[in-house]
Amino acid sequence: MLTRIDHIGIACFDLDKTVEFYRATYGFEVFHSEVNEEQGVREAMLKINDTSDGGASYLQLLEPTREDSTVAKWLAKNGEGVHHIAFGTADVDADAADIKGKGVRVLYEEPRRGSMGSRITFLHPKDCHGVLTELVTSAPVESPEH
Ligand code: MC0
Repeated sequence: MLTRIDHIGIACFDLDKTVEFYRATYGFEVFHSEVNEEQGVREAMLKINDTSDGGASYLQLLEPTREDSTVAKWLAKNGEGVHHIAFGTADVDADAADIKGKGVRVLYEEPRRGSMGSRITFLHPKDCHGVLTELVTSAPVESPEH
């Protein structure tokens, strides 16, 4: 079951400048940043709010790290802007299988590693009315040591 907007992915040419825009204009701070070599992106997660299912919603700012990455291709064609939307689920495997059964192309056979240790997959934008759609199961929150 999809229970929240996990993040909105925004493609940009210059991550540091874009982070500064979101900080100076809206007051959003970077919650987490990382490089995902497999996806070919350097990213910053700006936490917007916690959600009722115990998760959170973020803006994900994405800068390509190589010219053959999906984000670089998309930027060359469209310029900066909203690249994808991601829904949060407790069980990405089950939801991906369910959605695949409805005739939507799921892009990965098995979920891959996403931001902050999450497990992710994507749905083809052409099957989702033009919206590249991601499904995310967050990494389990580590319980404090006793
Ligand atoms: C491509 N298309 C899109 C799109 N990207 N439409 C809406 N939103 C997007 N973001 C459209 C193109 O305009 C084109 O339509 C058609 O899809 C085929 O695109 P293409 O440029 O020829 O490229 P393909 O087919 O090689 O690849 C498209 C595909 C790819 C969606 C399969 O981008 C992909 O695998 N994306 C999933 C991975 C990804 O995007 N990773 C980056 C974020 P026309 O009409 O011109 O034929 S990584 C991330 O977000 C991670 C780190 C995380 O969240 O933790």
